Amino acid sequence: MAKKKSVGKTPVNVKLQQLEEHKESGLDEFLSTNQGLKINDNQNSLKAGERGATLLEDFILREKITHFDHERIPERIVHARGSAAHGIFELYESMSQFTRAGFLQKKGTVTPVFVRFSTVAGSRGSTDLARDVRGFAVKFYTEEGNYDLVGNNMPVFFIQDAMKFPDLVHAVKPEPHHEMPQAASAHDTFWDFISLMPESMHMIMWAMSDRAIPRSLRMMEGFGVHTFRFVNASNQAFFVKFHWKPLLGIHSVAWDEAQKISGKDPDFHRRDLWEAIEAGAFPEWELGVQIIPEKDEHKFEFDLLDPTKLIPEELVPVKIIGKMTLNRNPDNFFAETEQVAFHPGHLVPGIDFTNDPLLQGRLFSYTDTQLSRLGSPNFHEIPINRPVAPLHNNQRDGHMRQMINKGEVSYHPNSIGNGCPFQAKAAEGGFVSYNERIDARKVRARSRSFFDHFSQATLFFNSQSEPEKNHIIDALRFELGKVERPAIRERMLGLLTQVDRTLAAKVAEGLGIPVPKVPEMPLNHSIPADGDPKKFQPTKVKSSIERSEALSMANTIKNTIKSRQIAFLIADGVDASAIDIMRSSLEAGGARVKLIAPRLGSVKSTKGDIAVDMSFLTATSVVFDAIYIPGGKGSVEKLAAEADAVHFVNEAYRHCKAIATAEDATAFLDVTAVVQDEAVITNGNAKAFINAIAKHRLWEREKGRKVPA
Ligand code: HDE
Repeated sequence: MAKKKSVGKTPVNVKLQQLEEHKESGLDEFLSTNQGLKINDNQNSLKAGERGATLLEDFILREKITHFDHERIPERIVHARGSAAHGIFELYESMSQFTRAGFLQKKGTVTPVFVRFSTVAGSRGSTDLARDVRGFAVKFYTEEGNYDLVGNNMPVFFIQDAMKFPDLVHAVKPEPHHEMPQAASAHDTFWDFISLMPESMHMIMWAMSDRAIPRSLRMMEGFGVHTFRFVNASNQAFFVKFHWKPLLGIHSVAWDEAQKISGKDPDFHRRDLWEAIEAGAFPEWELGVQIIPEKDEHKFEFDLLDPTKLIPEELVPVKIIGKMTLNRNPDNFFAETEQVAFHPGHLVPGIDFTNDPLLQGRLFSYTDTQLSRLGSPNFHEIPINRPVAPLHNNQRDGHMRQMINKGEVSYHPNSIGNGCPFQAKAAEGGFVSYNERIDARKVRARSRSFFDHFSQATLFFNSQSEPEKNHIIDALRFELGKVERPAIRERMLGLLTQVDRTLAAKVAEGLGIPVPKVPEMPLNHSIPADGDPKKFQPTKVKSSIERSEALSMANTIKNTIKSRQIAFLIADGVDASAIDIMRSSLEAGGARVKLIAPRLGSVKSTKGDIAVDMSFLTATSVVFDAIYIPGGKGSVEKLAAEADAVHFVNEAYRHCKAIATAEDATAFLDVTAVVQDEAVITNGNAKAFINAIAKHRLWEREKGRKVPA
């Protein structure tokens, strides 16, 4: 018997489609009410006389204002601030050996995606450059239904059990009595909570590292965090960890810079993503998987189900299986970026969960939050959330239902509707949960295998380069320096001694307090009322590896200047050919150049007038990757007399950026604090400049050289 579709091409749908096509032709763009009534006067409300009272009868005014009154929906409780883009995922090689997921079967399969990046703690209007974890949520519109990989830019999490999530979020959000500080973890409630939660120490190392202040959303990694499961066509299961590796490398800004960007351009990441896509510099990531056969579940010195642990790539290499390219900006922020609804429970056959207790809690949370945020169980009908796979079921009605279900049958089993819609056999693509064996007692408990809270924190710290370690120390000094209660600082130092004695000592020095002398294993305060504290004492396992290359950003790609922003500082008298030569070399490498002068309009060059992109009033060094100062006698002298130009260069120097001057512009540096080093190029050599920009920053410059900018 042929399977009948439960929705068809109704006359209403055909009419709507015709209207849609007509609208797209641009022939009929009259202003109308939401009922399609053309509006004749959109300037004046209906009144009893020219100077009279407004009439309640004015249904056009009331419709417009009512809609406006309801324009805002609740922002996400976490990850409220986000930016998104459309794109594609292309598979490099078949993964059929490990999973039966349709979009991972055939080399070359292309799947549309929508990706939303976010900060976690701040409100929807908060700054992009907050020190924070970044959300990295990918919706794959596969032919078997939507698959959401809802991850972060850090591979571990603060807590091990979903029960603690509301506590964590309450602690980091602005404090409830005065709603301060916005989008910042540097305050008492966050560190109070953390200082009592030893399990958070590994994640704290990541959050205090430069990973928490990315240069660009396009230059950060993504991780599924939890261990998931792949299941192949023979029902054989494998554990899997997901990684997104950016083809531009992983790069960050300096903390001083992040704070300044937050004032000068709080939309910095959103703008960067948008402009890169508009300019055709499409962001790309490769998808990697770490696959562990089921029999190896207990082979590691940590528990695969513990979300505060990663699997070092030295133990299980990351296999690259495909590439994601973001190639289209959303048409409408609200309709797409704001209304997209992700859920770790949006699965396809061949991918399944594990018992990670954090993941298990998430499986409840996301549908629940969509109900409150989007207001209806029909959120899957919002265009950005609709699957491309056909959808047939017996769910009906509810707020704002879009689908017009025909016929009298809305139950199963039925005979009136010929049994439609049918259940699908596994071979027909029906989802079957992995039949993991469970033989257990019902308990509220945590496995002892989750109790090592420090060894991977130490592994992370040890794996960092010297500048990266210093940034972690500075971040902890900053954050704990903003904490007002001395007891919280002291407890934190106690925890830090377990990670690394020198780290703790340096943080203590910055805080002006002694580091605890006897490094006692701190107590875990997150235990049940009847729990014996000794039984919950954290442990530290001896890690089999001491350093892991992949954990340091210093080891990441440094051979491209694609999409980097370069500021050229110019004034009247500038040498036009110096601009042209350097510009064409940089643009050939994919970088983008902006001409900045003391005022807008144009400057007089050796070859006539040149249009200026920005003035020192509207431009700031912190949103650029590197600076070039072309020659030309008048230009260099004028810039040297311009305090804003000098500040621009000093600040870029302080933030360890590449600075180049043409040979005849070197004198400009005499009025700055710049000291010659390998990222200061004074002979206009484009190749050397490109090389220095590609290295991102000369972080070593920070050592001993403090520039007052
Ligand atoms: Fe989420 N998380 N989360 N989370 N999460 C939400 O869902 C939650 C966790 C992540 O761009 C919420 O639609 C719980 C880990 C991202 O729309 C909410 C727990 C990871 C996004 C929620 C976690 C994430 C969210 C808020 C612990 C990395 C933004 C709005 C048990 C693997 C998705 C929403 C987007 C959003 C709950 C922990 C990633 C409330 C209960 C771990 C990227 O449902």
